[in-house]
Parts: sequence; C-alpha cells; structure tokens
Amino acid sequence: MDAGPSYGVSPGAGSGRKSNMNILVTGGAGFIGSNFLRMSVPNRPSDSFLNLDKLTYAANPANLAGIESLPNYQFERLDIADGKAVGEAFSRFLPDLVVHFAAESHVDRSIRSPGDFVQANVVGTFQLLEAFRTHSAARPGALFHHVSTDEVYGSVEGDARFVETTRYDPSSPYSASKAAADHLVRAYWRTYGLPVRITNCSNNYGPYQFPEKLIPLMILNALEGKPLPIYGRGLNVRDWLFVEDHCDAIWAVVERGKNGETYNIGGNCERANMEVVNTICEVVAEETGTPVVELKKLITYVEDRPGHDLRYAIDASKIAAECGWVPKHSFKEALLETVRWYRQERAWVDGVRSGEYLRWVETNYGARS
Ligand code: TDX
Repeated sequence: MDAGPSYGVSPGAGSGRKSNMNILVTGGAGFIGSNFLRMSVPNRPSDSFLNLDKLTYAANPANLAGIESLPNYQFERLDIADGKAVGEAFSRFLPDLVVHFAAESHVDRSIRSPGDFVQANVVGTFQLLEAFRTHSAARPGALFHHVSTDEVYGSVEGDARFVETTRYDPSSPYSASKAAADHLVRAYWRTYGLPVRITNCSNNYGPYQFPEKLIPLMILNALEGKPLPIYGRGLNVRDWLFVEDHCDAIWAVVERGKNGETYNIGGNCERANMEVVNTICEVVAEETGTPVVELKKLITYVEDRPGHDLRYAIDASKIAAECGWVPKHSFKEALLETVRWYRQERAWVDGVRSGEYLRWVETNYGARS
C-alpha cells in the first residue's frame, strides 16, 4: 500500500500492498458502497476505481454526484449475477482489490421476495468469486474483500456477543443468503487458496441510507409528523455503527488484516429500538423546536416482524487488536449529523421517494431488468 492518501487509518501503516491499485467496488451506488467511494476516490488519486452496480431501487446515482467526474473513477451498470458480464468487466479492469458491497439487504423485503436475495447475494457472490479466481487471483497482492452482516449469527442470548467463531444461525431469507455467500467466500479460500477477507458488521446508519431502514425512516417520519411504527414491543436490540466508521474499518482490514480471516465490525453501541426512536425524537425536537412530547406521541406499536431476531451484539476486539480500528463516532453526535443531513437533503429524499431517480436511470441506462 502506498504511504500516500489512506482514508481513516494511520498514515504509512500499510501492509506492503502495492500502490496504483485497480479497485473494483460492487454496489457502489448503494448506501454503504457510496459512502465508501465518496470517502476513498478523492483520497486515493493513484488508485483507479470501477463501480459495478445494477442500479436497483436502493441504488441512486445521485449518491455519487461528487465523484463521478474524477479521472480515477468509472461506473458500469451491471448485474453481478450475470457471470458473462462480470467476467468481461474483470478481464478489462483486472482488479487488484475487490470490495464487494452489492446485496439485497432489507429483511422485510426478503420475507416478501426471497428469490431476489438468493439471486443477488448468493449467485452474485459466486459469479464474482469465479471472475476473481480467473482474472485477479494470480496478481501480486490481490484481495477479495467481502462485506457481510452480523445477522448471519442469528439472535444472541443473554449477555453474550458475537465473535468471529460464533455458529451461523440465520433467521430470515436475507441473513440466510448472506450466510451462504460468506460460506462460499470461505470455501474459495480453503479450496482454491483465493486471497479473501470477510467483515461482518452491525447495523449501519448515516447519510444516504434508503428510508426503508429503521433510522432514516424514523427521522423522516418524525420530521414530517407521521407515525413512527415500532415492531412488537420495541425491545429488540441492535448495535449501531456509523457508516463512516464502517468504511474506515474496511480499509483497516484491507491494509492490516490477514487473508482467510473474518473480522467483526461493531459500533460498541447497543440500543433497544425503543431507545433509538426516543433519541431520534429528542434530536429532531432539538433541531426543529417541535416539543418532544408531540414527537413521542407519534410512536405506534405495530405487528412484529416474523422471525424477528431479539438481539445482535458484536464483539469487535479482534479488529481492534489486529488492525488497530475502533469506532470514532458517538451515537448522539453521528445521529445529529444524520438528522441534519436528512433535513438538508430534501431533494435527495424527494427523489428517492418519488421514483424520480428511477426514471433518470431508465433514461440514461435503459429499463431495469
Ligand atoms: O419500521 C420499522 N420498525 C421497526 O421496529 C423498521 C424498518 C424496523 N424496525 C425494527 C426491526 C429491527 O429490530 O428496527 C430494527 C432495525 O431494523 P432494520 O433497519 O430493518 O434492520 P435489521 O433488520 O436489524 O437489519 C439490518 O442490519 C443488518 C439491515 O437491514 C441489514 O441490511 C444489515 O445486514
């Protein structure tokens, strides 16, 4: 790794990875992938980035407005489950590093349409591994970094926390599809010696998250005086990770992790859903001057999600010890930043809600398959 620009990790603390890398990012128009690209592309001018994204409903080209004209960035609309197209992209770009974010990720949608999740998350990961095996694996220092989730471990009991060796026990079609993808990645390490690393992160939040997930949905509904729907009794616990901390963690693993290893990434921030929604009400009240009691009156208990995991809790000590990464943002501060972003970026919010950007994609790239 060059000692030059290196996002979020100590300067010069590289692992000897070469500079001038070709970095292929999948799902870079989605929430976490676009945060990763916005943080990385301008800061790594000697690396070339290729973003492969199918531009499904949760991807938004507007997420990349600030970087799309940079000379070290290219975009290609592509379905990762299309093995031929993936192979062609790899043979042209010859990636040294693949950071694989692309996934269908919303649990409620996976309950309604599980097939889409198997296709994108399992078949898509398989096609990328095959293309990487054919075109990249022999390149010195090549690495396939697979971005996964803590949901593969299922619900944790008592005070325990997920460690990297916790048995996989997925509850939803979404988490089962991510678990299957993780197994494939690990199998390619054991069978073919493919240089791979896996990270399993907790619940992300921050700017540009599609408003189907808890935090952006609650922020927007609170700003608009709409009901705040809490599943069940609101006692389910998640560990919350600010998206920029997550992107820093990925670079820390790329630069200082080991091949064949898995690293858990967490925000050290466990909260019951109820508590998260109350904090959102408090932050929105402070920002808008709306009395907090009025916002809390919007809380509505709705039918629980089937197979709803009670608690996710990450033990992130391995990445701290081996890669020197710890989260930098406090929940309150990062939530305030997120609330301010959703208040300011009305055009983005209106665009994703109205489907305006879907029409833009159709005009520029043709109809979605
Ligand atoms: O309207 C809601 N009401 C509610 O109570 C929504 C959308 C969610 N919830 C609850 C369900 C969960 O307990 O909030 C919690 C968080 O829900 P989601 O934002 O849907 O996330 P979760 O189901 O925990 O899964 C997330 O974390 C792991 C992401 O969606 C995954 O993509 C990630 O891999």
